[in-house]
Formats: sequence, structure tokens, C-alpha cells
Amino acid sequence: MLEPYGRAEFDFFLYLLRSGHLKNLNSYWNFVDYQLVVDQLLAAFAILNHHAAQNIVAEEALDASLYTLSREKGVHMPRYQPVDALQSPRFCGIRTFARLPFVTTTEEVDATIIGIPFDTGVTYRAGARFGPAAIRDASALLRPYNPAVGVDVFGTLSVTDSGDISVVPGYIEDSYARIETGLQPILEAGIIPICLGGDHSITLAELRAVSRSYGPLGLAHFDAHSDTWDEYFGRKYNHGTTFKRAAEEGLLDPLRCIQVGMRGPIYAAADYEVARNLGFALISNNEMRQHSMAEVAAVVRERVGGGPTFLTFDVDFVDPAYTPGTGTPEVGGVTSWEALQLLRGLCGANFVAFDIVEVLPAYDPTQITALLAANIAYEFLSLVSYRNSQSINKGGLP
Ligand SMILES: [Mn+2]
Repeated sequence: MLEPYGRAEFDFFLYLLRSGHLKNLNSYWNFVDYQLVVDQLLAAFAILNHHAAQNIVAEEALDASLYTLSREKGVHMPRYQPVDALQSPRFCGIRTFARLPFVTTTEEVDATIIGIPFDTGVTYRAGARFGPAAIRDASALLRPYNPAVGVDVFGTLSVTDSGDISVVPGYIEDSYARIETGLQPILEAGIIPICLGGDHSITLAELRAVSRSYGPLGLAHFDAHSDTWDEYFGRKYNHGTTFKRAAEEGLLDPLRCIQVGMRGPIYAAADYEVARNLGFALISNNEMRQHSMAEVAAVVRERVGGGPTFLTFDVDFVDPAYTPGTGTPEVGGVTSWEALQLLRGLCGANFVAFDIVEVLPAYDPTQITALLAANIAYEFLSLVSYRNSQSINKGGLP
């Protein structure tokens, strides 16, 4: 294709092929003509020449120039994308979520992955502090396109891995403060945070931060447990009291809150009534199993409506046959496929933040829990991608 051009351009084209930048150029072919691609190659080449060597500086300049050019030409190209597994094997590199760039900028980012490795809010097994690392490890297998939802997740969204929030092990309220502080700039920039837990106590701090930006939130909560107990061991803050505290603090709009999948033995017949008395809807696992996942998803969509909504997913929602690596497993849950179906049924809802919690790698010898958690986080991104594409079709982002 570069026949009219000289040896230097040809070398540069080979460089692009080797370095993986051609993937970015390939994505242009869907939108623009041949001449524009050649123009971009040459413009990028000029910048590369200016930097005199094919080194890291030149690569960064090349990335930036391609990105700037794409904007100038009105071509959509996400600023931050994963390393291309067709160019570099999945087991290479330092582990970030889905091999995304580890950057902490809030510019030109649609969504970011952020680890919250806190696990001293648990009432039983500890060790979910290693959940974010295990999920990132398993996420190396993810690919850009989600055929079940019909979205090019990383072709449409600019996504980063923001690393972890430095929590204070053993000190829940100090950790809450750090989580709120850590999420604040992300939320103020309008970026959608996808938090990797950590135990479910972290969600209270996330809800505090997210509601500060959006007001009282809708809640789609998938879990074997309602987490609306008043206290454990005489203490108000832990992973079993999260949603009672959130309701008391006014972080939620109870009429747009729904909890799904509760099962297993509870302390008293009235335990689920606590959630309902807070104003939440609650669908137990037994009730859920009377319906298809599409029907359950429709009920959730109806409940949360069009307002800003937080999606929180405890991996113990799924049967421990699929998620053994978790803190308080309960038998009789759904399969991994059913969990994915349920999430896919939520397309179109206005989710402004997500978390996936309670992955406990020490009890996950084959890493299947972490693998499912990575895929669930990918479904979260798919929901964002789907909603953005719907908004664009309607004539621009809200
Ligand atoms: Mn749970």
C-alpha cells in the first residue's frame, strides 16, 4: 500500500507492524479512506524521525500523534487500550486488568479499573485483600469484542487501570476515608470506576463517594446475602452491614434499590424484612429460580429506572462450584453462565459505578473464581460500552 513512498516509509510501516501500532491503524479502516491512513502514517513518521530513534519516547510520541490526528479527523479512537494479544503473548508484561495501561490520569478516560485490597471487614474467612491481583492475573485472557452483547468494548471505550487504593489493614474507617479520597477525582472527571475488592465492606465507602457526585443512587445488588444486618460483634461497620448503613446515611434511593439472589441459612425469619423495611426490593434465590434470567433482569431494570445506579456484585451470588474462592460461600447458587446472562439483561441501565467483591484467592486453587470475576468486570465494561453506543445513536452522549 505504500508503493508510492520511499524506503523510509516502508521501514516505518514494518515498525508499526512489529510494534503493534498497526492495530490502531487497522481500526481506522472502518471509518476512513486509504489516503487518510497514509497521511497519518506519514505524519506519525515525521514525528518519529524528529525523535531520531525507535525508543520509548518515540513510541509515546507516536501514540499521542495518532490519537491527536484521529481527533482532528473526527475518527473515534479510544486513548487507552489494552496491549494487543495478536502482537504480544498474553503472559508477557506486568499484570494490569486486561493488559490496560497503568496510568492515573483523568483525561480522555471513559472508565477505570481500581483495586481496593481491603479484607478486614470480614466476619469469616479473610484474604480478599489479594482479590484485585488475582482478578488482574485472570483478566489477561480477555479479548476486545463481546459478541454476546455485540459491543467492541476496547474499540469504543478508553479504559485505564488506576492501580490500587492504599487501604489501612485492620482499620475500616481509616480505609473508608482513603477509598473516598481515592475515588473522588475519578468521579469528578466523570469517569466510571470499576472497583475490584476486597470484601463487601468497601462498598459503603464507594457509595459515599459516588453519591457525592450523583446524589442518592439506585442499587442493583447481586449476592447470596442481603448485608443489611445491623451489627456484628457489636460493631456497625463490616461486610455484613454495608447496605443498612448506606440506607441510613441517605446514599441510596431505596425505591430504586433491588437485592437479588439471597439464600442460605439466616439468623431469623425476619432478616429479609429488614431489607424490605429499608425500602429495598429483595428477590431471594428461590424466587429468582422460578424465572428466566432475562425476566429477572427485566425486573431489575424496571426497579432501577433511568437514574444513576450502582451495580455491586458479590461473587458468592454464584454457586461455590464456580466461585469456591470467596469468604462466605452458600450452596445452591446460579451457574456462571446464568450470572452472565443476568448481567447482559441489564443493557441500557444508567450504571455510574460498579464493583466486584469477595474474591479470596487462597480458597481458589484453580483460579476459576478470579476468572469469573474478571469476566464479570468485563461485562460491566460491556454495559458501559453498550450504553455509550445507544447514546451516540441518539445523537450524542448525555
Ligand atoms: Mn455475600
